[in-house]
Amino acid sequence: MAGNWGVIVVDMQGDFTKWKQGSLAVPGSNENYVKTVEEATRKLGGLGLPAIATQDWHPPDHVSFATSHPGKQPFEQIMIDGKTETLWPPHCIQGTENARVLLDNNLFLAIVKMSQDPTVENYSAFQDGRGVKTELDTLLKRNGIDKIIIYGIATEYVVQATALDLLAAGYKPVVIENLCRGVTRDTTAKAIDDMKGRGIRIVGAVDDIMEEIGRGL
Ligand code: VGL
Ligand code: ZN
Repeated sequence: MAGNWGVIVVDMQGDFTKWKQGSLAVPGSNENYVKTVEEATRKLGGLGLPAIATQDWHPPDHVSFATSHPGKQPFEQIMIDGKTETLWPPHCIQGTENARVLLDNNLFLAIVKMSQDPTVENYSAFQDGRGVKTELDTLLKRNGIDKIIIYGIATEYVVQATALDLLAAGYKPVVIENLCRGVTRDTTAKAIDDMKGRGIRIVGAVDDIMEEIGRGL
């Protein structure tokens, strides 16, 4: 039986945007970008595609924050659990204004929170760095979704990690490149190549897959 299309909108939160002068604002994240993402999500919803948002939702003392490591600066690398990790400025702290999802929340069936364990570095909305799953898999299965349009922030972190986990779990993720924004140009380009190399489909714009969606393919 052919499954259904669904949409995952990644971490469209104030702290990642220039629009809201976020602490980890990525290039190209002005108000116009956010509104473009909102309109695309509304349009896909109008075609009957259910959408799920993800929300980076850190406790204030999260291990990925530079402030949790005395003497360290944002964007320095350190070893956490045997892995080299980048330290970030504090961002998306639970219950702060800039942790809000900026799109109309009524567009979403659910908003899946991530990064809640203070001790675990995490970029996937599917599971955390220790393999503890969020409710994303259950929500997709409950709605019979197996083909997933995915876009948002940041291309080379949560978009990439989530798309790879979805692929590994048997879903078919399609990344919409012009609705994604990355932290840097080089790492974003590398992430796109890397995803392609692993068999994830990347399309330039939502319009590129409209026909397939319309025909239920
Ligand atoms: C993200 C860096 C730190 C993301 C989250 O949403 O891609 N990036 N936390
Ligand atoms: Zn984060």
